[in-house]
Amino acid sequence: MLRGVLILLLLVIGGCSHQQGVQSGKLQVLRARPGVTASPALAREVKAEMQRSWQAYRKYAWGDDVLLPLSAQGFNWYESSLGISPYDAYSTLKVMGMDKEADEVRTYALEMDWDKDVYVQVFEVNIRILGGLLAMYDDSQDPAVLAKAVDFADRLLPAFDSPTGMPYHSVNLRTGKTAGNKGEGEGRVVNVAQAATYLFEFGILSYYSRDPKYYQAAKRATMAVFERRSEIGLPGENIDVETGEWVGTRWHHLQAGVDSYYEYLYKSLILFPDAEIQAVWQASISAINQYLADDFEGHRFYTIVDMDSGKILKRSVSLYDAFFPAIQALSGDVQNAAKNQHSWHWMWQKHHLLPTRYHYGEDRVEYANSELNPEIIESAYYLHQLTGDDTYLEMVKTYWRDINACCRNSLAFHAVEDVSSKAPKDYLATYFFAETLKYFYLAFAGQSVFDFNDCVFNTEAHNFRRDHFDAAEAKVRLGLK
Ligand code: DMJ
Repeated sequence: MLRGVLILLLLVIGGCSHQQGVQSGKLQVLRARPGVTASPALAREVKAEMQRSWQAYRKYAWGDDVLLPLSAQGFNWYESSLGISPYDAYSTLKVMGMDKEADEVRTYALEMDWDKDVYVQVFEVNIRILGGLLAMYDDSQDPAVLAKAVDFADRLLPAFDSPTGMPYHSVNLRTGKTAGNKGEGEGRVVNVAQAATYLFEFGILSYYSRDPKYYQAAKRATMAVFERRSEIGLPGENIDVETGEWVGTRWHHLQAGVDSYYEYLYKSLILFPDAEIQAVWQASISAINQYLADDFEGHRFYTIVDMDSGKILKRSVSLYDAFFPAIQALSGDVQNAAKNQHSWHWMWQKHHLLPTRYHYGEDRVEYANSELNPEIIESAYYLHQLTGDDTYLEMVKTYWRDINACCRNSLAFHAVEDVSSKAPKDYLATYFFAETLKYFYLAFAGQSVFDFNDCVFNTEAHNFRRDHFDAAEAKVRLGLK
């Protein structure tokens, strides 16, 4: 109790000295406009592509992490397969009414033995496997699925046993030993997203299992990042989970490596009313608007700045950052969301895809590859639902047409090595099933098929029903003050 009061007090005092607006009160969550335009024919087209791509995964890569769509074989992230794609596909199969395929995935998940001698990246498997299992439970309410989620999360928890509470990079699913990527090195240095993208899944798991330990571990990690913010209220990029020191640069941004830290501050609040996290969100969004927002030659991007001075260091963005208009719009800032989304659309039109990194200050591609990422589609979908403005639906149609033109092959879809040449790359990321096809489908399907207001998505687009979570009950089950 005393600790909670002290933290709140510190947040308020810290917020004032950093000249940030720390507000409390009700969280703003916009609701979708009724009667938003649908495109049922395109929704059917997306579903047909899901059916085709999913059959290719089943035929050529079943049980492996990903499908390599050019060489028609499976590929695994680690020596031992985790079979990730089915976890990412389940919620999309359900949304599209592909129940037979979804049931097959559920059986597969229930038969999985997680007692594997393999080091896994805590961040990556949390959003995909734990997120996928929890969405499966949210949908099915099958206690055996919840038991699998608990088993899996319990194997991740040893990673959080660091002096600061931030998780080590990787953990061995059998032994609980921690390390770096693939078991190499100490795994002490993680980026902000790897340190603190757990509130959402761990909160849901605490709610369903009635054990606060998951949410409390996630919250401790999140607070560890926030408490180490600079004088002007910005965290850095990479941090040592043992010393709590920032490592390498003193840069900050909301881009790849940070992105979902901010996303989960806000999204976890939609389900779980935690006053301390709300204060962190308010302080964070205020600092983002003050320092990261950059209006440059008619475009609005959120850029890379010095965490101590707020000075712009580089006018460069990664395609992952296109998640942000969705969060802005949902949290009520439609004006800035629109500016940002139109800027992403401007960038898309240059190559009919987004490159992984673009230097908008010098109008040039930095990293040319592109991997069928969902973020720009996700934000256009949110904006369409929340404003009813069909401009955003037209954007989604453009993305669908362009992705079909560049990246569809005889089996499924593939990434590209270069957005200019469109040279194909033999890889189909797991999130293509979880996110990319889901957001296309939802944008076209219309509200009679899926009501945006009913759900909240994790960062991997696994959808959860908002009315499954009661605020008063959450206080008890998550151990909130
Ligand atoms: C997804 O795996 C998640 O959305 C993650 O948070 C970052 N982006 C990738 C897809 O681009």
